[in-house]
Amino acid sequence: MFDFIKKKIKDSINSIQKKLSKEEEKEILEEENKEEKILKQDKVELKKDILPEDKKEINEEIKEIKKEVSELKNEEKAETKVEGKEQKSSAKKKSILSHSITEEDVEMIYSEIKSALLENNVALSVLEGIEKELKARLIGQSVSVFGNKKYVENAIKESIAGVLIAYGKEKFISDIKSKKPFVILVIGVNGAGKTTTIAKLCKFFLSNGLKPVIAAADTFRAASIEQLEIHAKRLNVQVIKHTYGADPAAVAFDAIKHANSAKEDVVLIDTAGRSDINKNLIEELKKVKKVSKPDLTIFVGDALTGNDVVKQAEVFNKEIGIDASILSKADVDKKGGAVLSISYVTRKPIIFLGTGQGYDDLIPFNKERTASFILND
Ligand SMILES: Nc1nc2c(ncn2[C@@H]2O[C@H](COP(=O)(O)OP(=O)(O)OP(=O)(O)O)[C@@H](O)[C@H]2O)c(=O)[nH]1
Ligand SMILES: [Mg+2]
Repeated sequence: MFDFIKKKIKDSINSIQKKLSKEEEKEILEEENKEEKILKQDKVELKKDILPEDKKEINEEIKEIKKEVSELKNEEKAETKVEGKEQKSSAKKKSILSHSITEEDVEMIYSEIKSALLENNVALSVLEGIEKELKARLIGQSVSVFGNKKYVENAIKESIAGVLIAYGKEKFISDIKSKKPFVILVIGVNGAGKTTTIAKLCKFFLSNGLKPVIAAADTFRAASIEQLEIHAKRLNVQVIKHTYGADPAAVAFDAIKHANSAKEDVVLIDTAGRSDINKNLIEELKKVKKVSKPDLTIFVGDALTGNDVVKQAEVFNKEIGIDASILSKADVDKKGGAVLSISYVTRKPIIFLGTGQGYDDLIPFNKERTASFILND
């Protein structure tokens, strides 16, 4: 994941580094010119007022001062080159070798990474969020000539993490354990990966000592029940089913009843999708939700579909209400735009990313790790 975005961001950071360094060099040059001017002026004044016998001594003193200034600058350059030292912000550091980042600088930084993010399907509102985060982190910060690459890189990393919301694996497990049976409704368009994700979740629950049961509430698509039963048999999990064409809400209701009497820990309700989000699907899902009263409604979306999946999530959230998302097919998604956008747009966390077709291919979503992964080699 993020194959394209990683290279683009790296190029952008190099370009930002060059631009900021140029800016800083310009400032240093200006500062040096100013100093030269003052010294020259002093010399002229001296020539005018000072007795010839004192001149030599004063000239020596000026030479000495110049030497000291130059030594101080060299010392500072050497210091800032050593990684980590830039954090020791002494008064010396705040001198001419550091540049105070302006709003214009941040706009330049943002415009460099904006195209990288846009090309990789990151939603516009998320870009605005990242810009805001960058401004809050960078404006007014003093950055040394030699340390600015790492500093800017970190600010971009934190700004990306700042627009992501993660559910957290530990919270997810403790939420599930807080109620018995914990009912999870899984929704999404057809082919998004709902059924496969339910099978993966069953494996996850079993390995965390929780017993799941599945409600085969997709009574719409041909072979959906058999597909679910194949997974369930492999995982040794029970499926509660009716016939094709039966009321999905009734299947969900029966599964919860079963889980109650069999003391199962989690009920996972598999639902049907449609090629587009039509009125029938929405009505069907609304009814399932009303009857099953889920503790958690999870939207499963195909990460590969970029902006489309983000729009679907918005519609499902508005019509049915979602509590969190799982994005499947992150293993084949080279862009990562949906992963970066969905939680900011829906304001709901991502729990897992699906990273393959195996039962273990489900990784808990972590915002810091995701942002670091984009910025690091
Ligand atoms: N590479 C990869 N493929 C996945 C992943 N998750 C699901 N798939 C594949 O995507 C296809 C569709 O998955 P399903 O689980 O049947 O999707 P669904 O949402 O239940 O589809 P409908 O029941 O038709 O609505 C299958 O071939 C899965 O193996 C994933 O994380 N990575
Ligand atoms: Mg399915």
